[in-house]
Amino acid sequence: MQNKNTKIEVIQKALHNWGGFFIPYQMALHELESDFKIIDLEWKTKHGYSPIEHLKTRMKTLKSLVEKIQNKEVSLTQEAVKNEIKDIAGVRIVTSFIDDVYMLKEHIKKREDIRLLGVKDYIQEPKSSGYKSLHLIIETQVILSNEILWVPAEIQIRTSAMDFWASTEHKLNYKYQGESIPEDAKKQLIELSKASSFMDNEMSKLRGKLLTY
Ligand code: 0O2
Repeated sequence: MQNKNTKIEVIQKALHNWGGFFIPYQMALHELESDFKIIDLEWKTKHGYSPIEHLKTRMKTLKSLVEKIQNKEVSLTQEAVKNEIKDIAGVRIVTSFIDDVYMLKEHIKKREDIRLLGVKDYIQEPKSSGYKSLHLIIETQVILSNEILWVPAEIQIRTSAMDFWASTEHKLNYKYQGESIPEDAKKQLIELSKASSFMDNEMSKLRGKLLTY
């Protein structure tokens, strides 16, 4: 335990001296937020409807980054962290309908200022916890005065129902950090995740009946 804590302190100290390392990630978040706000406005103007219900950006907390470096045994160099940890910058996009999740994925694939590096589809294959979301690992272009950077980021796209489940489950689990929550609570969360899928599927059917976009 002491050894683990010492390692965590070493990682924390190293990261404290890496101030400039995190700036491109913040730039990438500005870029992505602006990109998605622009297409949101375009879609609303052209079609009266946008697949984006809302959007949030976040920088990974130092605590979460330290834990990931420790768990994945990443070397304490900026190059290794950049290559192996792709979610330092994160965007979450929430949609009303499941189809919109995949429509946004197709849009992202087509953009010339974003490179899609990987896809984790936890909607098709939910996590054992019941978690559902589409995760895209991307690089986005950041144009500086004298150079162009490609900065990694993770985009999580999910419906409002999936988002409600994930944020509530996160709050319920918070108290149990590092320990497992009771089995009956786990089972109930899985059932609630299935209930959120039911709602998403029914909403999609209604959309098919009532709306034409
Ligand atoms: P943070 O810093 O709090 O956002 P990898 O990146 O592939 O090496 P990782 O990070 O385990 O490994 O990837 P994964 O599982 O694909 O994505 C992790 C993120 O997905 C989490 O961020 C959550 O945002 C979300 N997530 C994954 N599983 C669950 C779950 O069971 N419940 C909830 N509520 N969210 C989940 P972190 O790790 O919390 O980092």
